[in-house]
Amino acid sequence: MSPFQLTRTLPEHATEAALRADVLQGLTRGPKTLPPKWFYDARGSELFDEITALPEYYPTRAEREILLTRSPEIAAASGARTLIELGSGSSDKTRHLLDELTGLELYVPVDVSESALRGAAGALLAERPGLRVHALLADFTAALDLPATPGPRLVAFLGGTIGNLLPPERAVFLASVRALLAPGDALLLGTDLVKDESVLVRAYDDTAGVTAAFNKNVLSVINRELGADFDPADFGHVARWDREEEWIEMRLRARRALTVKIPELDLVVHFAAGEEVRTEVSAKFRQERVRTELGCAGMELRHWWTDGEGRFALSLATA
Ligand code: AVJ
Repeated sequence: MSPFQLTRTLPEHATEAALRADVLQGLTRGPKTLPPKWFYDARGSELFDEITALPEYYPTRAEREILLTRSPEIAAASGARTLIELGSGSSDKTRHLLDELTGLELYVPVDVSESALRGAAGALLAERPGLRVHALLADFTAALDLPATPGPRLVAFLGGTIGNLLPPERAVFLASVRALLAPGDALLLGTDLVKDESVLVRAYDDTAGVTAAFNKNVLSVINRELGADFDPADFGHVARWDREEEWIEMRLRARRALTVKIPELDLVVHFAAGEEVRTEVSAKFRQERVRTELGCAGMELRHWWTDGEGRFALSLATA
């Protein structure tokens, strides 16, 4: 039996249909919004990788530091035979964890990018003979249909990506994760933490302009996929800290009044000068909120690890 298997739970054209629906909904009512998942075509994924290396963007390094120092404890606490990783991408940081999970038999990366899944699996299998990889091409925010896997299971959701979900979406998502857990299984959750506003804003508005390019990339995606005629130069990059909600918002701000055609949707969209489109929410957490939201979803926070500077946290929760 091949140690690699890929299951496609995304219907063909599902992505296209979802993009059309999101753009139609997001740009035809005010205030305008676009969901952050459309940043990540090949170019956007490259730009995100560049972001993770920026001096201002601390979350990736902070989380890596925690994984490097705490993976033995995480492995001991979970004793996992199956590691399920939601939004696995390149599976880069996961390596530290895989190195310590000595009893691991099966790795289940879940991602919407087939190339990322194949690339990550190829690299891992070369290093870990005996490991099986069952990749799932799936949207982890949709209902997850997991293959039967040996327990105990560790479900990992790293990078702070949970912060991209709005509170009601997080509640639904955490409940669906809870439904995956049998007794003895655990969730490993990465969350960026509330901190000084200037540090947060700089992380989302770097001096090299990489985050601005990443933000505007969503317009290029809509141009290519839906035939639109956005000129990214017509929009400015905005990163703002919302102190009530405790989240960073990224927005695109029209530099002048303009009209954009989106032929595939039979749509013409007007922007007033200065009008903003919200393209991302990146929520920042405190331990109490993480504990409460896990609790509401039927999970209990068992461990809380942060980096040396207290910027980012990994939580281990059980059902
Ligand atoms: C991949 C969702 C964790 O919110 O910090 C980086 C995406 N946006 N810079 C984040 C992102 C702008 C990132 N996540």
